[in-house]
Amino acid sequence: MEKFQEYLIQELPPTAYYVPDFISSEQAQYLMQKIYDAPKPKWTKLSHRRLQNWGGIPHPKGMIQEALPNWLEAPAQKLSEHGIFGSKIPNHVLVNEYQPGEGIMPHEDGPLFYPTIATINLGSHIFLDFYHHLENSNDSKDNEDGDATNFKKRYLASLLLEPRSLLILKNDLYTNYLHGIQERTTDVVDEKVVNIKFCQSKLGDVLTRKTRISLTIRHVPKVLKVQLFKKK
Ligand SMILES: O=C(O)CCC(=O)C(=O)O
Repeated sequence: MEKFQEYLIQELPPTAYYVPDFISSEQAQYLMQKIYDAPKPKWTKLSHRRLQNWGGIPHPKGMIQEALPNWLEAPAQKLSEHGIFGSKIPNHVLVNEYQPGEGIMPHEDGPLFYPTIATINLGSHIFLDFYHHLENSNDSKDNEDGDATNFKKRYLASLLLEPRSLLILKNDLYTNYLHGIQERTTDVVDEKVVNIKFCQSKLGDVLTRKTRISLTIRHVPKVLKVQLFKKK
């Protein structure tokens, strides 16, 4: 992790690192090509994004593990060499694709994962927004499912994720805060964007979203012994 110390985001609760230009344009293109080469049934269409699950489906009883394909194992390996997952090796990758206007509700990633997320960003920029958890149980009854006004009150700050960057989230920020992506087609870079010094964009820029892909790389500790598919 030492390598990333200069990219620590001091303005957020511990711990977030934002690493610009983590991969080259060629590597980004290669990953995009592999993602779009995947057979159609590999995509799961949700109402506001679509996704590919690699490595298995995380489950409280344990994930039935599938070997990651080589094109995903290489970046996963690179990340674990940096010590991002402690001594753990990432075994799960979620690919999310967002069209302009799409996003993901504020949420936490929960206990099925080792509490560190590494995200490689491809295609378009996006804003990842952070929110406080609900402070009291009265609120939680009616609003944990996403009342917009309530989230406005709980909003903390945003990170601008530019293409080819790496984001690492862990510790308090993973466990005690929510993250989400608002459904917009443009984003205005304002003072709530706390990683701007690492970005190409400047304060006041208005950015138009294009198709964005994220590779969310994680470690699922609980896996079942059976292995469904051998690596090709
Ligand atoms: O696309 C992203 O960067 C966020 C994805 C995310 O929050 C998730 O998969 O849980």
